[in-house]
Amino acid sequence: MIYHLLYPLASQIGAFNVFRYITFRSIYALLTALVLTIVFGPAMIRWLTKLKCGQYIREDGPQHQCKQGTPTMGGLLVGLAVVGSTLLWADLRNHYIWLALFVFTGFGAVGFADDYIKVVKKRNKGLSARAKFLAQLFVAGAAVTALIFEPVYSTKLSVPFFKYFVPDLGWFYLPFALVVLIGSSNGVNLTDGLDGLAIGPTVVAAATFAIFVYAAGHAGIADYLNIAHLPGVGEVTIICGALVGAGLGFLWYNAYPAQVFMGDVGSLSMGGLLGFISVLCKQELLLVLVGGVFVFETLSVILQVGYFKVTGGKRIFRMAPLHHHFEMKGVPESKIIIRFWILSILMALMALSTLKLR
Ligand code: 57M
Repeated sequence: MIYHLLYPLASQIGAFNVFRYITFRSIYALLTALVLTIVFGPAMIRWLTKLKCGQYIREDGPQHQCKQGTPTMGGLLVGLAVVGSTLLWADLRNHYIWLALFVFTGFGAVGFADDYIKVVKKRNKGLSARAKFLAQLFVAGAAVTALIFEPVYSTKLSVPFFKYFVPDLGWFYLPFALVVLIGSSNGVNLTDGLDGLAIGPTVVAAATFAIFVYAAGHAGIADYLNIAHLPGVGEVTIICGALVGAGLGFLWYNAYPAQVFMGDVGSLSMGGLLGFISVLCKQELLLVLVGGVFVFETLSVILQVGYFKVTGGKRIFRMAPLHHHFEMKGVPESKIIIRFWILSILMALMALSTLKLR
């Protein structure tokens, strides 16, 4: 809104010319989302507590009984802050903004349905894995198909470190992109098992993809870095800024010891959005590095379940996902969290360095 209201006045009030800059609007989208989540956090926690959205703690696994009753579905506040701040600061004529918001809210709706059944209706199972997957497939499929039909969008795959190896996947790009979006969404979901463990790397990934998507939308920078250029995609930097701000604001209350959990409404929406942004800026494979923590956590589950089935009951880890393994080894929760954050920052910097190593 602000962009459309104030930038047209730049001819009369020169200072308003600043609203044309994506960098300026992204910073203020971050600050707006940060303030919204910090200011409305307590009210959201009170509301969720009043609705008895307390987390059920499973008996098996690491001792989390002290967390019993912590309100969950705090991802609703993150969602409102991201959408509100984006609508305030983005150029709403840009269709990539609407595609990204569609993915964010679509995956969020799937997570909300799961949370609502589990937490409000007190049915422990929530949405069936099949229903959850099909709903995610629909949202991701609609968004990626819309993208592929864009004349300017390329189904070529950028491969880190290989400047001239850019295979065109053609229509195979659709299933590939679906794996990216759904894998990213569920990777964040699996990681969300300790206070602040998922939101920290999510903020790091959003900040990293803000740089990638800004560069992809800027013809001069894209040419200099020899990365794919997609005119107009730079506007999505504003959503990245909003996600960084909302994530930091949520962390204010989700930091150990957490006053609120994000719920599937938060983990699925933020993970799906990160996956879609990596597809938008043609850095799909780099998501493996930028979201390395999510990848490690997911791989630990795949290896654990696979090994369990093959060996008839043996385990590689004491408990999967990986964060529970360290918990079961006696590493304090806050130490696991901070170390995972450090690893996510390290991997994000390595991903950014590949822009020059090609
Ligand atoms: C998502 N949810 C947390 C909270 C959060 C296949 C198997 C690997 C599935 C996996 C699973 O259930 N994943 C679901 C992880 C849960 O957090 C809630 O879920 C939302 C995210 N979707 O927002 O509402 C618990 O995590 C803790 N938590 C915090 N702080 C936070 O900020 O402490 C969450 C957020 C919360 C709270 O205790 O209740 C979760 O862990 O379930 N299953 C598991 O992760 C289980 N692992 C397991 O069964 N491993 C097996 C096999 C299947 C691989 C094995 O290793 O042999 C663990 N989780 C639980 N108990 N709860 C271990 C057992």
